[in-house]
Amino acid sequence: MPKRTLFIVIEGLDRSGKTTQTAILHERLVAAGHDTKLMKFPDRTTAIGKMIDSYLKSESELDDHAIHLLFSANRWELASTITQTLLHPSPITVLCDRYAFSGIAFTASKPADIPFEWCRAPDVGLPAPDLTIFLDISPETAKERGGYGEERYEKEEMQRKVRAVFGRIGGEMIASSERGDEEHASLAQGGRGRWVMIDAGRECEEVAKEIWTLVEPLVKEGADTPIGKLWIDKGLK
Ligand code: DGP
Repeated sequence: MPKRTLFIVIEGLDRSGKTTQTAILHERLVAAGHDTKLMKFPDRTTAIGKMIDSYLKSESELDDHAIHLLFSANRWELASTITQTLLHPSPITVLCDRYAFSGIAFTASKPADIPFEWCRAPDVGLPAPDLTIFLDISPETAKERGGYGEERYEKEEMQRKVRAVFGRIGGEMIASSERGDEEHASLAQGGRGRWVMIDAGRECEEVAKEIWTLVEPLVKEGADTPIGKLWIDKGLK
């Protein structure tokens, strides 16, 4: 199989600098000659995205299960764009600000006590990232950065729970990468994990440097396996 470009996701807590770091990485990739498509979830520009936007701004109310499915539907409506971009004859890397992991982390952290497995189910089978960089920040450091914003989930207690669920997701991703599960095969074979946690509580440039050191050799190498399907090997088919 000819080599293909990588699907890279940046996940992180609110105030972790995720959007800034995604923009810096995008610039560096392009400057290094890697044509890169920047995507962001939720994508608020679609019809579904507009419903999500209104919910996040507390302009509308929706059942917790219903909004969860909308977030997932928003990823599914763009899944073919991700795949087509990765398989494009001229190589284009896909860099994405948030993905399905946020879906689980935020919904499973709500007071409604929606089970982790229920939260994961609608995203099973989405294109699997080749690399997920998780930007970790303590709620204390986030507070020092000026606290959280105005949107629905930007509250300290919620963010604490979200961080814990991300910890669980990361632990499971690393464990399956070490087992060499099918959807983790390409990078795992090279001894590299698919889920990398980065301390985002440091200076912006330090974080950006660590991300670039991680990403540069991987994008240069490309992937020689088909695009994976997220969590498909976990008996959730
Ligand atoms: P952002 O545009 O990156 O600031 O994200 C908007 C907010 O939505 C943020 O608090 C995280 C949350 N979020 C992102 N994706 C999902 C998802 O799939 N499900 C839920 N419940 N929340 C999400």
